[in-house]
Amino acid sequence: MSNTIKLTAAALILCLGTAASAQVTLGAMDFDGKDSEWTDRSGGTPYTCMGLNGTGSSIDGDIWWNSFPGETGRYRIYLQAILETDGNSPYKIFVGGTLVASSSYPFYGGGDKDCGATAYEESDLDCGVKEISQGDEIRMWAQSVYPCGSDHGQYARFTGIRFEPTTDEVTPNPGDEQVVTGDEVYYPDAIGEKIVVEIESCPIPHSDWHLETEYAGYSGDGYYVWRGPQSFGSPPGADKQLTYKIYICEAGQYWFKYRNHLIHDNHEENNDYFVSIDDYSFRKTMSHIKNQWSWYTIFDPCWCSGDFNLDEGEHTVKIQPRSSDFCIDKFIVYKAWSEQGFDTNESDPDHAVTPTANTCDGSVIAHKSAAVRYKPRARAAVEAAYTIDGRRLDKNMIAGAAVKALPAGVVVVRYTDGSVSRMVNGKVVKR
Ligand SMILES: [Ca+2]
Ligand SMILES: [Ca+2]
Repeated sequence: MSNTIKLTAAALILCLGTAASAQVTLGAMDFDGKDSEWTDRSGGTPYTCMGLNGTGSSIDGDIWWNSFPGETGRYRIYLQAILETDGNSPYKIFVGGTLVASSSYPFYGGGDKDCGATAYEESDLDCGVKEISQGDEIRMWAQSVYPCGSDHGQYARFTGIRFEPTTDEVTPNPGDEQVVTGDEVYYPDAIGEKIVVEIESCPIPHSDWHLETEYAGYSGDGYYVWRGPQSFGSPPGADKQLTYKIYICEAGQYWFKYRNHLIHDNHEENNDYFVSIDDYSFRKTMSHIKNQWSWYTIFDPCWCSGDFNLDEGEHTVKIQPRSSDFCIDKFIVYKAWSEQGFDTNESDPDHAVTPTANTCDGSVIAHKSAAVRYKPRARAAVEAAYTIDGRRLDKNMIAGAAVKALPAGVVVVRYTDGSVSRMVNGKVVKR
């Protein structure tokens, strides 16, 4: 009997997880293996550190320690990063092959980019709490960046990774958290190279995201604004994430822009969110055009339109808060250098929202259910609704701003202000 009790108690302790008893530091110079991109970058700094080679253009690689030497238990992981003024390298940490942290180095002193200064500061980047087993492989990936031109950049220097015993709650791994996603998958338009999605097609995942309509000129039902706290250091979590499913028909490099409205007097404030596609690191994604709707969108640190290499298939677009009060109406993902792309501060091409329930050859997949749901626009009354074969629908099927059931297939809704919504299986494809 007493044996049973002992066993039960031991099992209970194992289940609850225990803090390990001793801190462990894996020194950057004590790695077991690395890609050739990593090198001793202590020179010119007050630190003994590894970093990526200076090549004048962005490179990335892995560096790893084969076997975690500490006892099995719960630790908070700190990347001992060297911050600089001229770049904010993306990094990822893996424990036993599982991605446990993904973010970017902040700038030196918690400020913004300063291309004219040279300064170094060691800073502990909190990579969250994990259960780590003795013998687990610890791996780091990072990327060098050159936002100030090819002659100087940031090389993800670090002095080590520190593991401090803790009893804090384990942090969810990136991608493990509860995510609210729009249930539709958006396909490219008929030409196959761009996908346009209304921001408000993702259900609001957190009470600090708001659907608003104050600034005229938006499309769809309005735009989203983050009214919560600013989160400059890193994305604040998947529970605050706007998430969209898109389908790429032609593999290649894709760019991202969101149609945005920046209302702060200073064009460098309240002007950005974090954006990622799939497993790409979240990057600060900003506008500099004030007091009007524009597609002006710049990714930091590349100062580009986002360089996402996407295979054919389904992909996930993710937006998380960074600054507050920045309005976003819809986004476009389009083939880099495609003719229908645009790379200037153009005013506002009418990029109609692309279809869902489509295929790469443009044919429409009929929904299995006989009815689909549609929420009529709130700001104009419905005048009439038709199916594509001209059959007029009972206006009561659609009048009022509540969600209504409509027949599957193509439906056209005409409003009293003269505007028209065309829908495929309940999703607006053009207004
Ligand atoms: Ca530098
Ligand atoms: Ca919108």
